[in-house]
Amino acid sequence: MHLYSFFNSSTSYRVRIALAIKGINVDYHGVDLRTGAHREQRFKAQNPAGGVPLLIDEQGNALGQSLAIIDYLEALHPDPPLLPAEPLLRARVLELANLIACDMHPLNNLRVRNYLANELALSEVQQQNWIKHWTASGLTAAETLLQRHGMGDYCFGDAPTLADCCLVPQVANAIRTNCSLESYPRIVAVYQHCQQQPAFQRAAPKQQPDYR
Ligand SMILES: N[C@@H](CCC(=O)N[C@@H](CS)C(=O)NCC(=O)O)C(=O)O
Repeated sequence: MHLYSFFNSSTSYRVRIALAIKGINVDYHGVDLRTGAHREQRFKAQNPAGGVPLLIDEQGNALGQSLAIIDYLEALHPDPPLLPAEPLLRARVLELANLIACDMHPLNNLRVRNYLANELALSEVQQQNWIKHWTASGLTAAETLLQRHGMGDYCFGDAPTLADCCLVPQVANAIRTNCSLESYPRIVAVYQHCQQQPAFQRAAPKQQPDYR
């Protein structure tokens, strides 16, 4: 399998965590978002959404969307599972994953930040306020969900799930953009625990071949 990824992309990071937890090896291809490689026609021919990650499987099938990719990996390699079998717990994991993937991440995605800077001509301070506002809004909701329903060292128990695959990269984004984490003790505890785990360490931006 081939993974098209950018070291600092949080959606790629989700997939890298899932791959590492499941022990699946892939050929890694760096796609430099800073140079716009993801907008080139030959990349968009494989992923019309023009973003990373992109997975190409053994049969040559191209698949975009991090959650769809992780779901595919889960179906191909069910052990260890990233989604619990118990229906309500599974729904809790998906609730947090979707909060991050659908409500949080798109608002601070590169194309949105480029639009704010280039089309709307927002100042640096206004752009930073945008990032901080939507990061705080999302993390506050995530913290509340984890305070209510979380348990164990990870988001939902003593084994990592899809929720952790989504949470850790989003926290890394928050740190990278200088957003305060002091109001989110449960999120920080989960993040710090995950940072100690070999699978999460292997998936980290600094460990990727395109890191520089
Ligand atoms: N919903 C997609 C989002 C993919 C995406 O947009 N990834 C970002 C990097 S984290 C990207 O490629 N951004 C490029 C851009 O916005 O121009 C997923 O979960 O895979």
